[in-house]
Amino acid sequence: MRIVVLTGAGISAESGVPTFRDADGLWEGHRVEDVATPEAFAWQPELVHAFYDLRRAALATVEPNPAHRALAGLEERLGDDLTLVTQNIDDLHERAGSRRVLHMHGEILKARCARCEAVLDWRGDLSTAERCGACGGGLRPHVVWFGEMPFYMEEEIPRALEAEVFAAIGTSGLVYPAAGFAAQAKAGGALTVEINLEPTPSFRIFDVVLIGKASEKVPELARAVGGEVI
Ligand code: BJW
Ligand code: ZN
Repeated sequence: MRIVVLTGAGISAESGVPTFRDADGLWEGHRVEDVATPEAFAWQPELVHAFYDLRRAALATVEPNPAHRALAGLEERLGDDLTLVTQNIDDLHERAGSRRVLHMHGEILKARCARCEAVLDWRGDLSTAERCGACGGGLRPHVVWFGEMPFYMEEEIPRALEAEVFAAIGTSGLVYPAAGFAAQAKAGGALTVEINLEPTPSFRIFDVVLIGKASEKVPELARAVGGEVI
């Protein structure tokens, strides 16, 4: 049985990584829609760098939680039959043991040259003073902003959405194209499952809605689809 799992900020919330749209959803008074754009980076690059520098530094203080670990265990059991697509730019899936993670919105621990597109591992702060070693171009966080094309959209994700089960975990379903994946998988015949603290605006597209904390519901789902009795 092939399974595709889409994770969002909610899966990392219990690890202490803030989500985008819960509580007041603001960073220093800015909405993510205003700071995560190529236009914001062009006009106020240091502000955008500061947003990512803080989040990169905060990652050192958090750990994966049982939801991340359950998905890593599921990968061990299912191998290539599981595709894990995450909208998150943190590395908590990898630190829990997942080996194949499609980071469709990029990775905060990488920087990209805005000129030659070289991708570099990056653990420290970024600033406009940092230059690409290959071409001298400026560096930006290796993430996907509004108006940019997410990664893996040409082949890997469309193929994964042909799975028999689609599960969306801890995502508000407000940001496209990820917000359309459940409908796409369902049109292809998948059973669709949502795990969230509350039903999302698109909950009707899901065949099964599990309301609760990801740290509790994901291990249950992983046991069920991994062939165990729950
Ligand atoms: C728990 C929990 C617990 C909490 N347990 N659950 C109009 C209509 C349709 C589309 C568009 C439109 N206008 C513009 C667009 C396109 C746009 C878009 O969707 N905009 C919407 C806002 C309307 N999309 C794009 O631009 C995308 N690109 C694109 O479409 O390309 C095509 C194209 C390109 C060029 C030309 C033309 C077309 C790109 C989107 C990139 C999004 N980037 C960000 C930032 C990434 C880097 C970073 O992290 O800073 O991605 S924005 C932000 O939102 C981030 C997230 O990955 C993404 C999704 O958020 P997520 O994960 O769902 O988090 P939250 O906070 O929203 O929800 C958390 C959920 O968890 C909640 O539901 C909680 O209840 C739950 N939860 N604790 C379980 N313990
Ligand atoms: Zn370069």
